[in-house]
Amino acid sequence: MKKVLLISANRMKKPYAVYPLGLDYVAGCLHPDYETRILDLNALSSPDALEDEIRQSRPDYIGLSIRNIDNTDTINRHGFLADYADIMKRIRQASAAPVILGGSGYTVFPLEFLQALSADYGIAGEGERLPELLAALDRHEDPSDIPGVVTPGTSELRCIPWKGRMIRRFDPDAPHIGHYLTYGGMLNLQTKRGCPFRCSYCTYPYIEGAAMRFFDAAEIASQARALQDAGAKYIFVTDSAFNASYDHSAKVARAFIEAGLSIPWGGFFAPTEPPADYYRLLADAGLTHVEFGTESMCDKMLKNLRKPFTSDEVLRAHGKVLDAGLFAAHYFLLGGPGENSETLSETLLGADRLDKAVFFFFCGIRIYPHTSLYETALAEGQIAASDNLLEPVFYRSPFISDHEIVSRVEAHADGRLNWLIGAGESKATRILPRLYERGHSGPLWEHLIP
Ligand code: B12
Ligand code: SF4
Repeated sequence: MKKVLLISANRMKKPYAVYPLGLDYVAGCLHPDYETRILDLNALSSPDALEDEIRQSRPDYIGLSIRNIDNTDTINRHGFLADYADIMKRIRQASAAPVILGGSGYTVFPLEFLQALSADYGIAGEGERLPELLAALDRHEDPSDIPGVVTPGTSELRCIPWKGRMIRRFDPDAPHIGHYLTYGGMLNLQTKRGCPFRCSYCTYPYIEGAAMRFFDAAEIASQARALQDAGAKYIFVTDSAFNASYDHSAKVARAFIEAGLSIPWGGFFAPTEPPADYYRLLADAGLTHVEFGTESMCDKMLKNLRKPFTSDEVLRAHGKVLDAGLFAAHYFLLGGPGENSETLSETLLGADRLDKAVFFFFCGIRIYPHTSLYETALAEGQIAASDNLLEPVFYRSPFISDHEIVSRVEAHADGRLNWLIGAGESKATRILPRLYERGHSGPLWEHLIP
């Protein structure tokens, strides 16, 4: 039986280390035709250990999962390409096996990454295509016609959302699980793939597809129980927007109750108008943290960003979350098309009306291909079609500078601890490890709520 080694290249620890969920799905689709092992660099003692692990595994194929490209922060920028190049160098030193790239970050820049890392193949989009690619390689056939497959000769890519089975292979005894259980106790799961909304700057509908594909609620609940039984203290639901389908997410919540899930969980939500008692049901099912992708409290900006809600809906959704006894965080993306001094004031004053919450302000919006913001930036001459956006480029509103945005947010925040600029990386870096060491779990931003 041929051996596949799946390596998770992500070593970012901010705001906390993230369990490599995607590789559980890749391992799930390969089983039982290949002997598959996951190697998570977060759980390795040092980068040098990678070469030893590869030599011992003697894989026939190596899959390298690329989740993050950069920290998407305009203020303290950090890109990971150099780290990945180092990992590739180590892989090549230890093995002659073909290296196949994949992952959410990879999917956004498949040709650029393949070239930058001199990898053999890539799969843009869902890794469930890997068995097809490996079968073609086993037969020494050209795999270029498989949707999503990238080779050094690929110039145009055909990426079609996966319609077949999606099976997660979660092994509670896998060596990397211990790392996440020790630091924060957080594991994760997915209840569906795809986002039907079309926010102007967002890559998620491209990465996961625009059509929602739902996992069976009972299956998700038994997966959640398996994470709990393995020792998880908290579950992050990684869906692009958990409530994009109120019907399915309510089914999942009921299934969690039926399965007797007793650990808390959280996820991303869109602040759209929920059905009556929706958040109460979710609270009964263990939901504790709601992370809203709000982006602005100015209706003009919400429209420009193509958000599927208005500022009134944000206020109502927020109220319902608080009524249900849940913690709320709102993410804001400032400096998009049309942002000016007045729209910024509306957002800052609007945020003041969101009682008992944490705010994460991102100033400047990363421009990604396959988004309408990309087209806007192109039309405005902020980027050229030939630009390689693997190196981050941020959209700049012509009407307000980054500096003004940041200083206005800082002045308005006036030292309030629940107003964080960026992902709160520096604060999180200082506080979170200590709290995790003391046995706290979950995202922990609720401690900043006044
Ligand atoms: C949930 C999420 C979070 C949560 C994670 C919580 C948790 N405990 O899991 C939180 C909020 C913490 C978070 C934080 C960050 N995130 Co985030 N996050 C996501 C999100 C929405 C889902 C990721 C996920 O789990 N998907 C579900 C799994 C099943 O899918 P998957 O990993 O993509 O795997 C599939 C395929 O990619 C593929 N695949 C994966 N690996 C491999 C390997 C091979 C060989 C193959 C063939 C295929 C393959 O097959 C899998 C199955 O189909 C994505 C956007 C998205 N929709 O993808 C952004 C995303 C991954 N995040 C991103 C970023 C930037 C970050 C942060 C750096 C932001 C910040 N500054 O704080 C941090 C980094 C955190 C860290 N330590 O790594 C970017 C990464 C791209 C980039 N610009 O760098 C994304 C893509 C969003 C975006 N802006 O486009 N994130
Ligand atoms: S920002 Fe959220 S709701 Fe909008 S397209 Fe992206 S994932 Fe969907």
